[in-house]
Amino acid sequence: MNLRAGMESFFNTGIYGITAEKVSNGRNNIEVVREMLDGGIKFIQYREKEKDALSRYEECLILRDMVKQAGGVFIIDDFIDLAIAVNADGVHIGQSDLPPNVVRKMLGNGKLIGLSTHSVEELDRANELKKYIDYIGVGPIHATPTKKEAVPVGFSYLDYAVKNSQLPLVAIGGIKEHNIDEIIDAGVKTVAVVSDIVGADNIKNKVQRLRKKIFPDIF
Ligand code: 3NM
Repeated sequence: MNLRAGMESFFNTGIYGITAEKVSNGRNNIEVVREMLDGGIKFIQYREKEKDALSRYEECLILRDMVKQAGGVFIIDDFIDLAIAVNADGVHIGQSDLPPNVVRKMLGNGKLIGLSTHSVEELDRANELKKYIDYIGVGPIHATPTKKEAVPVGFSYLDYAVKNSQLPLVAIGGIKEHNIDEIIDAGVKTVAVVSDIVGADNIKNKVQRLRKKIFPDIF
């Protein structure tokens, strides 16, 4: 299947879920992703920088099948080799990873590529690269312990991205149930939430409440 052609339907679910076992209150990634899918998330990103390659591979084989069965897309953060090895649906890359045209060549045409941006210049450049990439990450909106080194981009950059992006946007960084409204009000339709979801007592309920904020009529 060429995911790139039908990608809008995955963005329609509003919340982009990302794994982070370190802050998931003792639950493993399999349990966490199960609940995310049960809550209705269709976009799952596997982000685990500290495990070894074999552990990541074995976990991703299971997660890929779970996400596929739920009709979602399974994206891997950073590790292009892992994405190819488990036939994931795509990768998410940052500004210091391999260039998008090279990643596109490695992955082939049917897979998804997301690119993080943090400034007007990076957004403009991402637009120029739009034949290689599928969506643009914008963040961190707020300072966040999940990515301590990242400097918040603020709302003026978010507004610029909403007005000027030629691809779907995913906002990320310090976004939680209590402050997601300001992101939605800025015009963002897909929001990535890490710690507020994986650390929630009841992940499924949390996801449903977050989705309801974006799409008040879905339940
Ligand atoms: N990427 P939380 S911010 C993984 O700005 C990640 O590109 C970011 O975690 C970026 O929802 C971030 O817990 C962490 O704040 C987001």
